[in-house]
Amino acid sequence: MADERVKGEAAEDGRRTFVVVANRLPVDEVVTDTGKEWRRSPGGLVTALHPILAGHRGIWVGWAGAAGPASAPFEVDGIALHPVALSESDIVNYYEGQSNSTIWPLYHDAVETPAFHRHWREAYREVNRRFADATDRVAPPGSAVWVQDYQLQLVPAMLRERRPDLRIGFFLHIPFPPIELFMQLPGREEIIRGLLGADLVGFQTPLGAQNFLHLAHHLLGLRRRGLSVSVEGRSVRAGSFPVSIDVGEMEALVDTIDVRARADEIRSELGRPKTLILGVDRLDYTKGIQHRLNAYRELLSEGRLDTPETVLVQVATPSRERVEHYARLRENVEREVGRINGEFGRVGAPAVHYLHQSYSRSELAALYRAADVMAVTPLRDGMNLVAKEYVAARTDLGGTLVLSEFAGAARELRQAYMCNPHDINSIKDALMRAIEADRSEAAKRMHSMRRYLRDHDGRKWASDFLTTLGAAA
Ligand code: ADQ
Repeated sequence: MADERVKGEAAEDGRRTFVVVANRLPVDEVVTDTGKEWRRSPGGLVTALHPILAGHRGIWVGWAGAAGPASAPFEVDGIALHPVALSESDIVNYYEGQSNSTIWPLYHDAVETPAFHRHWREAYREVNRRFADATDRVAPPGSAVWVQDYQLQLVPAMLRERRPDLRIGFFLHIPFPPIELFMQLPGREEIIRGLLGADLVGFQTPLGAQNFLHLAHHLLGLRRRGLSVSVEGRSVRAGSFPVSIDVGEMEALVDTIDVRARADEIRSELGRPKTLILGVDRLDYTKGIQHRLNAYRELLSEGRLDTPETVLVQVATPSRERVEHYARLRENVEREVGRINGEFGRVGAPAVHYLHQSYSRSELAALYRAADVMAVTPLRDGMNLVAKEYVAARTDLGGTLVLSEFAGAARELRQAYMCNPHDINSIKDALMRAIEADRSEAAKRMHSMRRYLRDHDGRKWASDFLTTLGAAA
């Protein structure tokens, strides 16, 4: 019933011409004095897309985040939200299984061994079908639909079959692997065919686009012309669209009196160290947290760094805790933190402050502003927004960025102190170069990264993609 009503409404409301389809809806349910309410979530994707969605009175199709039947459609900040239901078994098989235990590790260079199960694949297909059906019901005729990320790679083809009138874009937020790795994936052709349902398939880097085009040729024999392949008389284009952040929002935040005061307070609470090294990551095995800790421990034990004049603050946001790889990672990281503190800490002055918590934007901004060295050392990362947030936060041109060559961001933030995170010596050297950097040299580097970032923010990302798709941005 509800769906019929909405289909009618959407079709009548000609102003709604843009649909985003993502695993999660861009809202969180929060408990207030007067009951529960939905609030726009602070994520980067939401921020980058919000102006376009609000301008077009857009539609967002996604899961609301809890198991069980979907609630009726609702509206937040002018965006029409259409929940898709996931059962507990869908969460186990489609989300934790196929998405996060098969595709996620495989696409990140198999830094953890991917698991392959036929019932996970079946659940993935079934949930993708559900998203395609939900989108079919709400997308106005001729509208542009932008499908997001690795959980929904089959949706473009499923949607095209149902709705040839739509302009369909797809963007992958994580790396797209080289052919040797991708070929391990059971159902590999189905994924490529799924993506080819789009008019435009976007990746974080040119290499991702190349890998995809290469696979379309290798698996399906499709001939490419430049960055396009022709599929059943249609042209499908691939391209690189590096995702970014709301630079202005971060700059405004760090320049508030509260955030500045908090940054100073953080340094004071830490005992005013000479060098504050900061790590901020989802607790994920792709982020290289263990490698970073190992490098730090070796620098301390070799006496190249000393406590308490050096302190590492590692924020590790809880993530995917029911997935086995993640539970094991947490144990390993916490053991290593304990070991470093046991060896190098003092009463009231640990060598590592480990925080397994989520923070508000302003607390993160204060941490960025307080840090001398931001250590971003993923083994593989589609982009890494933390690196960009740090650069945006340094309106004072202070601080240095240590960045993994294996993060998409390394193609853009070229003046960072680069490292190969698989090589502990390389992390150690990059940390030392960043710590010992001459102030004016470091400020020059920060200045040029900031200039780049201001010209390449999240709005530009979204508008470049949508313009290439041929949808108004
Ligand atoms: P993620 O793997 O989640 O994203 P990342 O790009 O670093 O990684 O974004 C993390 C976001 O979470 C940042 O905005 C950060 O501020 C926030 N965050 C981290 N720790 C937090 C904490 N403790 N409290 C609150 N917020 C915290 C995926 C891909 C990336 C890609 C993005 C966007 O894996 O490679 O950059 O999508 O495309």
